[in-house]
Amino acid sequence: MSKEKKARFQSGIAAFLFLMLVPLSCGTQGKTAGPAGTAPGASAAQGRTVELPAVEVRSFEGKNLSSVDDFSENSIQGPRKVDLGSYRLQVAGLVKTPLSLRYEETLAHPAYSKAVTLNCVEGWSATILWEGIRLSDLLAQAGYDPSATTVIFTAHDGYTTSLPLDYIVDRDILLAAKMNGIAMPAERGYPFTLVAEDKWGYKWIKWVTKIEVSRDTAFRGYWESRGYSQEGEYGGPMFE
Ligand SMILES: Nc1nc2c(c(=O)[nH]1)N[C@H]1C(S)=C(S)[C@@H](COP(=O)(O)O)O[C@H]1N2
Ligand SMILES: [Mo]
Repeated sequence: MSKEKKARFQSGIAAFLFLMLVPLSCGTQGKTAGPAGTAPGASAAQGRTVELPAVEVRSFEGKNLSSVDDFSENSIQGPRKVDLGSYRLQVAGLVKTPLSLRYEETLAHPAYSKAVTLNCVEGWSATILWEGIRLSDLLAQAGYDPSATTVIFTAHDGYTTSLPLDYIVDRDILLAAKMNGIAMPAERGYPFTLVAEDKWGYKWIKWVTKIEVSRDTAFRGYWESRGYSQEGEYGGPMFE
């Protein structure tokens, strides 16, 4: 065999062995990725973090949870992808200190979780373990005027809705960043969705960008201004 041929033959063997190894190591990693999220083979990474696919929590306190995929996507402008680099959450209106917070700054508040069902007026529902911060903590940070009556929300897609201030404070309403223990998917409202428990789905504003403390009880959000109930109580009337 000529020197040149031999070199080509050897590199051929090396490439073959390499190709044999790649699927083998992938297969091993897949097998060790148990539902508990532990990887017995993790030491092979020698100090590096081995990232495993995120696993959704599907039961909570004996109750089955829906999947983050069990939603019927029907947002007014279709699903949005919010870029965290330019994302700011505004807290404005009747507050001492208006806020403009980055994603991480918003999450500086204590984390809370609860399993709550979203019911869309179209007839489907989804029960999810929502995790995020209490809206009242965010409003307290801004120093909201307790004589205000209404909180008006705006989203990245231009969607709007509003809810009574008392409801938000008294019911520990959450601004969620996680669903079933995994990062909120883009189409579900990443980075933040309002968990408007006991309200129809159209009050659960996704991709929240602005929270305005107000006394404007006449404000009507996107669906509310098209005839849907301003109160939006689940089980109550859908229309006014
Ligand atoms: N920003 C924004 N939030 C929104 C909507 C929307 O169009 N835009 N749709 C609402 C409706 S009608 C429902 S039922 C819930 C869940 O919608 P999804 O299934 O599309 O996630 O999100 C609500 N929040
Ligand atoms: Mo809905």
